[in-house]
Amino acid sequence: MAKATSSKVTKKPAASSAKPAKSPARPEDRFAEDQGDGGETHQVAGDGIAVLTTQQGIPVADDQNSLKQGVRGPTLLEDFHFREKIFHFDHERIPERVVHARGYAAHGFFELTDSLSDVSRADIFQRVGERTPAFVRFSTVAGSKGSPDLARDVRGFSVKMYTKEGNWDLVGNNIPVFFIQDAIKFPDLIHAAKPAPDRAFPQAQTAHDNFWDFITLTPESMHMVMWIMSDRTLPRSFRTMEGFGVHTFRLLDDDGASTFVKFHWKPKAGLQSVVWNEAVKINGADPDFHRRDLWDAINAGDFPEWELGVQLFDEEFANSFDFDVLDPTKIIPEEILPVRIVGRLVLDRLVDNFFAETEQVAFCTQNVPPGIDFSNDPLLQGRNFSYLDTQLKRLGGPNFTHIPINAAKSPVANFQQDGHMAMTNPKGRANYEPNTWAPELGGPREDPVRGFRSFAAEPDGPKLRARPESFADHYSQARQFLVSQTAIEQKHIGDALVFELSKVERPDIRSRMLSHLLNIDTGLAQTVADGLGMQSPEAAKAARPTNLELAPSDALSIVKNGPPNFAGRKMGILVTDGTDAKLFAALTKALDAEGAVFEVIAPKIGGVTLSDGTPLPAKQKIDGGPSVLYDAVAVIPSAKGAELLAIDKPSKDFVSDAFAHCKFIGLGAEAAPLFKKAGVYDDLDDGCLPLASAKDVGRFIEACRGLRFWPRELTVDLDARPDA
Ligand code: HDE
Repeated sequence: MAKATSSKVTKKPAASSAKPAKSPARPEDRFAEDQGDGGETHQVAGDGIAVLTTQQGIPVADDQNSLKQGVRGPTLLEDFHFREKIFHFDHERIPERVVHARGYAAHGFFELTDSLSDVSRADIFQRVGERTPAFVRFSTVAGSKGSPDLARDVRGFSVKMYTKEGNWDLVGNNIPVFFIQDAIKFPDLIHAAKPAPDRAFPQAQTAHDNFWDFITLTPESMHMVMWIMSDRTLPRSFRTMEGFGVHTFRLLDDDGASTFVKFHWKPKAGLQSVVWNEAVKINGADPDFHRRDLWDAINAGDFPEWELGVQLFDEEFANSFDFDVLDPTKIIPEEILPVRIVGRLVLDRLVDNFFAETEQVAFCTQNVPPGIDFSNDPLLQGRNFSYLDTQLKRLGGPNFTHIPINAAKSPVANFQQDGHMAMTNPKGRANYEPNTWAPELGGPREDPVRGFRSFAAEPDGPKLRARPESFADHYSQARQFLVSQTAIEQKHIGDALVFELSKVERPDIRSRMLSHLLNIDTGLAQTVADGLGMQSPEAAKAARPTNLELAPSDALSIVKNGPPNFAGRKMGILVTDGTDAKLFAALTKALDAEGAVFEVIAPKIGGVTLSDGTPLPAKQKIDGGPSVLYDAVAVIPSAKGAELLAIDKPSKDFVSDAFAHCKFIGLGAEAAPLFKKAGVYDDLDDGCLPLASAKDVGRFIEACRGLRFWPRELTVDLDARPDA
């Protein structure tokens, strides 16, 4: 493949103007490079800037006007530049992914920290310290390409690792279980979740009749429903999400012996989500909140990082475990089977071009190198069929593996040929095997030793359409998830169910959900029934009674797995003319030391003049920088500034939202008038800390490490009051 590196144009001495160092590799540049003549190309203007050309390399003289007969006359068919330009534009789109259409990606590497050579012959798991290039795409599931980032939705967590023995795609989610047990139900699930076919709404959300109709008729989804109603579906950042392979896979050693494995990605930044009311507002204030966060973090050199963990087990464990390890609606709690950390994934490079890389990347669950293999999980088996199929539709032909982002970085050699857009074409005489041509003409040969071999499973039984009995318990782990949460997280699950079901128009669907909740937890069922203002129905008929005794697992809670500090988090600092310069300097210095970032929000984007006369530019005008964009806020206006902000609705919202979303708030000495007008002054609590002078900064930052002051939520939410 062309290396997409330097071209003739960029080898010229850099122009003195601020031109990008790299120009995109164009076919014509590569041609010039391929000639290896080291000579002049005509496609460079005198000042070193590339000459605009057609796709055929014809230099263009005028890109502002189409060719006309007379200055006010008709456009001429002969204008090949105009025709090619419009033709190409008309074909810019490829079909968006049928699910996971909205996504964002970055490059990085996987580094092995603990060898798995005892259980797997996969090359990537052999040598500690070795790095394997990786590309990771995060996504939402239900929304279209242009949908907002903070939709309540599962997040995709797809990792392509370019190993020395071919690509390994671990196409996971940020939730370790799934809605359904058999791939044959996937089209129904997705149809029900996506906009209804007649009205084409709602977009990117499940708060509607079709979704809950399907869900309540599909009891196997109940465990997943608990996860999606939790704050897991409102991540603060891609950087603060876990990832899971979901299915049970196999690792195979040199002798073909199998060890079962479940894969986990654990974020170094700790887990963190936002609250629902905040998510709703972020979607308006910055629909690209997650994209921007990843972009900013990598640009700032604060590289997102995850640990790769594995849960390894054998047939004996699988047979003794309470649930079937082939059932993708179940987890194996970490307390029962610990997660062993074997590597780290670091994202350290943004894409050069969104379309070429993020849009065209084609993940396929069936891409596994020798030493990794599939289990019989019926969902995984179905996915292995689906992903290749979908790439053909989306990328338009069988040669999508020739696109650089999809191409293996290890050698590729086979007798597949031709097709649309074939880029890497075999040389030599033979295009079949076996053949008797000499090695240099005869092409590659299979390798029975190094080649991929499947686990030698011996399936038995009749051909049938059925679910195993061992998949029949749909409620016990749903309950286990619920009881593993802190009280505030349990409240959020109740709130989310009430919200979603309140958007469902048909009372019978709402009632059917209540009947399932009764099998999960009677307290939760009652809370939701009260929230809806409905009577509790009879409990749903359960194939298996709920096991009430499963031990809670701390690993399932976000709040119990938060970060140790405020690093990587963002403070919003609201200032005005006359803000205390010493306080501002101390605050920003402390944030720096913590590894956190901040943005200055001011009445005007031009900024303010601090108390010592220093000008301070703003990052946001207050109208465009609401507090929902920040993890904590410091409100440090001057006395006069506070009086002015107290008139301003966006400033009052800044304060009252930060309060309502349980954020830690630093209160400048003169900020009171704004807090009074925002209606929160009388309710200030221990999560609101004084920031009167530089000496208060330490305590404030220390408090911010807690991320949220959750006790406040019980005072700001009507649903939290027993008398409501
Ligand atoms: Fe996917 N899924 N899926 N899925 N999925 C796709 O492939 C499919 C499932 C997941 O960033 C599609 O390239 C079936 C589970 C992610 O590009 C498609 C079934 C999990 C992504 C497809 C499932 C996932 C996809 C659409 C049921 C979590 C985004 C575009 C058996 C473990 C990949 C594409 C990216 C994408 C099919 C279920 C995760 C149509 C049939 C379970 C993260 O092939």
